[in-house]
Amino acid sequence: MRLFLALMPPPSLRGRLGALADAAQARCGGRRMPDESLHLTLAFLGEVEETRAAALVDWVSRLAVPPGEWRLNAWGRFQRPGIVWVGGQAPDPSLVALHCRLWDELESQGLEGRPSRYVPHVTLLRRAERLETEGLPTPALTWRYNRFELIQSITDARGSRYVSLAHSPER
Ligand code: 2AM
Repeated sequence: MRLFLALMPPPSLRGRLGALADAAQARCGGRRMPDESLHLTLAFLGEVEETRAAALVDWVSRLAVPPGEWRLNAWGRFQRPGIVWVGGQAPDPSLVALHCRLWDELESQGLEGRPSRYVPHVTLLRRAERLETEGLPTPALTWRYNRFELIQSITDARGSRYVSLAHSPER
């Protein structure tokens, strides 16, 4: 099972992120992420066996995390695979701390794959050849969160979709 930990946006924010994705695609091309797939990855776990996944469901369901507010105020692009994203001008310290805490616990459970660098971002486009911000609105969104989710990424003939397996207790 291909798994990751993520913040999923509340419905009102999802719509506003989708509007930014539309605006970005009109300027930059590429493949727009569907609204229901928009998220912030906290930790990408990759392929995980089913017994370990069951343990992760249990762990996530009991791990309350501090609530927070993330300000999204910048466009960004990763060279490969042409990701255009929205996020902060600098990595948000609370999200970086949450990412580190989650990876500390994941590693103590024997999982591997902690990245050397974490840049919190919401992918809006994939395979965009460039980021053209002229004419694009400057992002000005606030994401209030009080829980994270364990998400399974399923790829089949219909493409990729995300299914939530568990969420942390709300605070
Ligand atoms: P992305 O948004 O930058 O593409 C599910 O694949 C999620 O995990 C995506 O949001 C993806 O980030 C993220 N992710 C992080 N590292 C990854 C990796 N090595 N391979 C695939 N997805 C990764």
